[in-house]
Amino acid sequence: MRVLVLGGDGYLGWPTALHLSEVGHEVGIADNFARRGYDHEMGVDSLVPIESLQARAAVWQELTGKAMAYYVGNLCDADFTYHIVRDFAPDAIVHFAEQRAAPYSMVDRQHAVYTQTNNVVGNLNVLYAIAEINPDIHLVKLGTMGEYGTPNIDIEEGWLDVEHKGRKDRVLFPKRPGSFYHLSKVHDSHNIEFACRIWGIRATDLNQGVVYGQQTPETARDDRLATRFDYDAVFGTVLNRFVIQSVLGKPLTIYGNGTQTRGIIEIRDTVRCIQLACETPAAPGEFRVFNQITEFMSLKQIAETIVNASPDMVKVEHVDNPRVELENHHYNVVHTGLVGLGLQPHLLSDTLIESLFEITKRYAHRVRPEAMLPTIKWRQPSSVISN
Ligand code: NAD
Ligand code: USQ
Repeated sequence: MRVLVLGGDGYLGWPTALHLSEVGHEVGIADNFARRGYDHEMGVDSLVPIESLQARAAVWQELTGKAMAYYVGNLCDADFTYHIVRDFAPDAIVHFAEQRAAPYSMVDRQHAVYTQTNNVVGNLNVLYAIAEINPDIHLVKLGTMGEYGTPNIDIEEGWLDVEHKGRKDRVLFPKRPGSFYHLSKVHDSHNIEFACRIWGIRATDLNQGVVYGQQTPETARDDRLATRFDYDAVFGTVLNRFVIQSVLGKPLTIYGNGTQTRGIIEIRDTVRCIQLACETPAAPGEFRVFNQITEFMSLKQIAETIVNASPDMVKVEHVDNPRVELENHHYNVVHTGLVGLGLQPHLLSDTLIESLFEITKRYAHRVRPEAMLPTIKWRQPSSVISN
């Protein structure tokens, strides 16, 4: 297949591009390097050094003989988006290319507007490009588990069968997300479902949980193929941050009482899920939704796992929760769709954590410790990112 990976310079897009290339697909990448720009804005950098997109694509070609097309531009520029879809002529488009940090979207009005404009407009341009250029292209879109929020009922895979006043219907699962970023994904999901319904395009919306890990078999082949690894309080995700905090000898920062439960998934499973979704496309007109997690656990349980796995003495600290989120809530998620396609999950209890400790130790000197403290508060917007 020909697969165009939007956001292919990012944490997940890059290893996914390599994996799809490894298993035999023709891969193209598009990115505007916005993510590298946020680093400059915040004065941080990936813990693990990363090469430029052009350099790492050249390394991949040198090692495997496989070339990857790459396009530098912004999906919000419709001419660019139409150009890449026409030029690369993909069978599938994997869409990772959005601003993806909840805290970044909650800094102030400007960051909220940027996040929703970037994400919603970019996605709309992709939908129109598919519909006008080749409606047979399968869109594989990264959504997020946080779209659902924490409802007091079990979370189904995208759809809910309801009976109301004696009548039955199948409706999109109700969404109550917890940040302007997560809301942007809800808006995307609605736009995609609408496009499937009115234009008959095919799409898979992957409601992915919090990803952890840094290496895949492909990125591990050469240091120059490494993907980014974020530790700061804005882009660093919880499990990765806990590992880094433990290596630095800092307490693991649980926000609030730690009974919040989240779906999680290891990076090797992310790339495999995308492969499975691409190779088993949705039907024309189908809006297919999978909950892309392999297990779910509370933040306390995640912290305990890291404490137990850490070779060093590690403490846990409960800090005032900077977010507005339920801490005591029901959480039970259906996540059988991807397993049904053949996913064999790696669980947190597998061996990966040790390798994460090693990677983190190697680059610990690159951490700016003050950037690890949460400064963005949901209830008090501020005009600067002050870390
Ligand atoms: P990332 O920020 O590392 O990668 C996103 C890439 O998209 C970046 O390289 C960025 O430069 C690019 N991009 C952003 N806006 C763009 C635009 N308008 N035009 C072109 N390129 C643009 O993020 P990630 O962690 O790799 O996440 C990828 C996707 O997966 C996101 O959509 C995110 O919401 C979703 N997701 C991530 C996680 C996670 O834990 N990392 C979990 C669930 C879902
Ligand atoms: N948290 C802590 N301590 C920390 C960091 C976070 O307790 O040091 C808590 C947060 O309060 C939250 C949970 O951990 O309850 C998850 O936070 P996170 O920053 O790891 O993840 P989140 O903001 O939800 O966003 C991340 C990705 C996003 C993706 C989402 C998947 O940045 O792109 O969409 O995970 S999900 O959470 O399933 O929506």
